[in-house]
Amino acid sequence: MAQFVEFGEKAVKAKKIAVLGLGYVGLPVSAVFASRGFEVIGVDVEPLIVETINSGQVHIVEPDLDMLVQAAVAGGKLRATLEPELADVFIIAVPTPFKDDNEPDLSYIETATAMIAPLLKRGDLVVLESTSPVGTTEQVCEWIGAKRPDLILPEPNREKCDFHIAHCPERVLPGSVLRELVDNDRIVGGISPRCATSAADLYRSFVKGEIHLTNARTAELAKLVENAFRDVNIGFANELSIICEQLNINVWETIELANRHPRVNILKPGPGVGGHCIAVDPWFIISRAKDNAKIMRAAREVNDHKPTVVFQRVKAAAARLREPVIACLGLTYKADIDDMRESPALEIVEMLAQAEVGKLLVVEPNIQRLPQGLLNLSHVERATLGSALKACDIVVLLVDHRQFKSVDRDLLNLRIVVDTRGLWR
Ligand code: SAJ
Repeated sequence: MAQFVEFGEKAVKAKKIAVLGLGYVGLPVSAVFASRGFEVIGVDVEPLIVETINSGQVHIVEPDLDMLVQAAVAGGKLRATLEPELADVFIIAVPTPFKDDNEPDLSYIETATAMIAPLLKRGDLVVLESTSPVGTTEQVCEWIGAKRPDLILPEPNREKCDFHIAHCPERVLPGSVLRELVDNDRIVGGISPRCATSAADLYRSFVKGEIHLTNARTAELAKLVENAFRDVNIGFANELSIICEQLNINVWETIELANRHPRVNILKPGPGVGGHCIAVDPWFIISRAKDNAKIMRAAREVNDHKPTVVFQRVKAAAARLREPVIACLGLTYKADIDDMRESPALEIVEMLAQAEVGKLLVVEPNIQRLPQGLLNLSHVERATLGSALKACDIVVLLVDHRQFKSVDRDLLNLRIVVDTRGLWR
């Protein structure tokens, strides 16, 4: 018969944490735990990432992360490996993308679970940090159960079990990850109340915000709802921008005026919604509640359509010129980062390149070289801000990077300007 292990203090005293996935969330989480004195092993399937981290460097751009990782590696508290090893806590922080049909792809979580299942011992804690559709934490539990029939699984009303499992979704904003990891409130959802307490004890080692306990399914939905709420509100702003253009009204002025109302706060329209979170997570709700998630679906469709609206606007302006030169400012999904995942700016530039509407001068100060889809095209060139602005007929502002704020307004006045972010209004 299984020996039951007492939890509670156990998690706090845990010495060794294995973090699976060393990306935008896993690496900062590993470094922060290491900085609090835990022994952390970071596991990633990509040999180059493992090598980079073990040499004390980082593979992602995020303020202060390089210094924290360097100190953790030099101090012997953080080490990267390709395979997990025995630990007291396993944190899963792998991606949860969606497939072509907008259904969530849980294969990374499944692989990570299969890697840790053979290593689990009584008293361990498993935390799912990856943003996940409702029911995923329970699914992880089932996957472990199938591989480890010798372990007693946690259940909602079962007091005693051999290991704990909880969902503790990340909520950090790219660009402010280290500050938000520490300062933000956290939601911890356990398979059972004791699972939640175990995970909360662990996160208290560095979280200054409040930690709110709930069950795993509610924690999963709360995280998804945060991003769906933003998506719906950005969708409203994007729809408004399209309506304003049709009615020939300045959308920025309209929003500024409407926001003077004490209970109105319209977000900013833009070229569309990018990033690996807001543009993705609402689908996890829609896929589980197809007939009922009507507003969320509509917002996704409006936001996904916005790049095409911008493309058509630029195409129409270019069609009025002979051999037009178009400066495209920005490729990333938002300002002052190097991340191009789901980027509407990149999508627009790729559409313009494909349609061959003119010569494209692409300005992106945060990346080393143009992405694959824009390389080796005779009508697409990388340019500096100054040279692109001088040479172009049309300026398309796609990302509000700080470098773009103070451009020469006299020069802009001589160009056709498509300012998708309202940076120069
Ligand atoms: N955007 C607009 N108009 C706005 C605000 C944003 O068009 O008024 C666009 C941005 O340009 C960008 C996209 O939306 O393309 C998303 O940008 P963001 O800065 O709002 O959010 P993310 O994706 O970088 O990070 C979000 C955050 N979630 C929320 O603000 C609810 C962050 O707190 C989450 O941790 C993160 O998603 C995540 O991992 O889920």
